[in-house]
Amino acid sequence: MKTGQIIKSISGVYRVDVDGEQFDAKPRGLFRKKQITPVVGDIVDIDFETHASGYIQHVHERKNELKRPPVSNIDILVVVMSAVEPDFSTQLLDRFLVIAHSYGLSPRIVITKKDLATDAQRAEIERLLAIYQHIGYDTQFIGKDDDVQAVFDAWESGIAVLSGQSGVGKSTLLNSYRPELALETNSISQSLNRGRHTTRHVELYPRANGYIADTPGFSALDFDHIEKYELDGYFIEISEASEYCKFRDCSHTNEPKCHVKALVESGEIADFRYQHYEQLLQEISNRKVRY
Ligand SMILES: Nc1nc2c(ncn2[C@@H]2O[C@H](COP(=O)(O)OP(=O)(O)O)[C@@H](O)[C@H]2O)c(=O)[nH]1
Ligand SMILES: [Mg+2]
Ligand SMILES: [Zn+2]
Repeated sequence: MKTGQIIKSISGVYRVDVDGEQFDAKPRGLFRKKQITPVVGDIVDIDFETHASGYIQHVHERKNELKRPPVSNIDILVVVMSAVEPDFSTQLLDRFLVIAHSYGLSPRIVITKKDLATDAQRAEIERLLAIYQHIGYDTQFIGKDDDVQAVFDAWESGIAVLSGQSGVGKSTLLNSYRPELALETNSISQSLNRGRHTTRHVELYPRANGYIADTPGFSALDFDHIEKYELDGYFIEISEASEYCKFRDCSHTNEPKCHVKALVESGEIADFRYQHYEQLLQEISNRKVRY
């Protein structure tokens, strides 16, 4: 019996990394009855039939899990956005951050295509990133020839997942981190024409102290699991300020003596962050009740 981590799956066969050695394993028949499908990122126990291949006997409890595509036990969620093509948007960034927090993941921000941005665009993005840094986020702004090695290896141990819209440069980042991967990258026109992401399966690649995966992770529209009352908890600075609101269940919209609104007025909380909070709150409130 050996214990390792699933690093990829190819049509029902799982590649398991056991202390740097790789083995192929299949799930036991029992799993299908219990409807347990092992996913990339799972810690599993395997029994061996032959030297090289075995059966997955047990899937250890997952500390977290993303559904599309499935990947578990994520430690670092990297929100990747481009400066241009497509244009950087704090609205989209905030959506990704909220979803990451809602899954209990600690997000990092990486902005790509610095080399394609004009001086004015760079200055504006740097101004905005300073706001996110002040909130407490780790941010990086990089271009084609910048060193991603140092960036990726500085993150703490565990599984890091690159997440973000198609075309922002996730595969390009991984290729510059590990040129031998030679992952497929797509031009903007191609990705728009296809309208779909080319990365369909998840694979964990070795990183200093862990792994990194190239995956869309989740869509920026995935808000179905988030309740109205918990939304403020996913905006770090709003959450901190909310402790000083008069009402414990303050929604920071119309209530008197709302500390969040006071800080928005004094400029300590960025206006655009508050607007994105309000927009999302509205969207969640308008959501139809599903059964
Ligand atoms: N100039 C420049 N182009 C980039 C950069 N990052 C990605 N690209 C280009 O953007 C396009 C989409 O990149 P890709 O890695 O496929 O994005 P993905 O869909 O997020 O994996 C490709 O044509 C890349 O060559 C960058 O930092 N600078
Ligand atoms: Mg890609
Ligand atoms: Zn309030």
